[in-house]
Amino acid sequence: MAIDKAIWSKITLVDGDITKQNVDAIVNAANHTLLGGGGVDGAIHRAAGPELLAECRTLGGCATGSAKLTKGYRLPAKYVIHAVGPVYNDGHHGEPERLAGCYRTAMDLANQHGCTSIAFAAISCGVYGYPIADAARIALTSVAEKLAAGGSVEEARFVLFGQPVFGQFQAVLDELAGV
Ligand code: AR6
Repeated sequence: MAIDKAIWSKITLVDGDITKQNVDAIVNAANHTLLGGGGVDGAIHRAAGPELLAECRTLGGCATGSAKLTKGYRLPAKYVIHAVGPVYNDGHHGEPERLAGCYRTAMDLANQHGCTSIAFAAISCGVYGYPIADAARIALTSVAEKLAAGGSVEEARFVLFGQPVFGQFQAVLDELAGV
């Protein structure tokens, strides 16, 4: 599906810390237990406080390629959407579909909760080992398609931790948006 230029302008990239983002929902790169971990998951749980883990315990985990929503507690964001990305093997074991599923489900949940702004971490781009440029293409395309389909979300921000990941997302976004 061809994405209109106006849609790409709703996507922004920042080099920063997702726990500091003043948006309606932030999207965590969680694991299937939803009981916390390292990386961005650990940072979000530390910033949100112990009430977040208490709510996560009630959710019964989450399938890879999907996501579940909680409140944001002590975070500036009202909600945390916990997405479970795939561990990268070779790209031929359902990883692209599962990674896209994370972003699509997160956008659906944000729209269902009336969010106007959402910030994503680079799901699977850390210890799960997804090649960054491939992950960026899937992430940006999946979110753009959901923005094009309509809903409450008007701003989708990708919060990329450090210049190497930021730079690769920027290059892919420029290519997709025809900049
Ligand atoms: N803000 C934004 N991005 C961050 C932050 C932050 N504060 N901290 C790290 N990142 P990872 P995964 C970036 O490993 O690959 C956890 O233990 C990081 O540099 O957190 O999906 C979970 O519990 C990288 O670019 O997530 C799972 O077990 C990106 O966030 C497992 O890791 C994702 O890296 C999930 O692995």
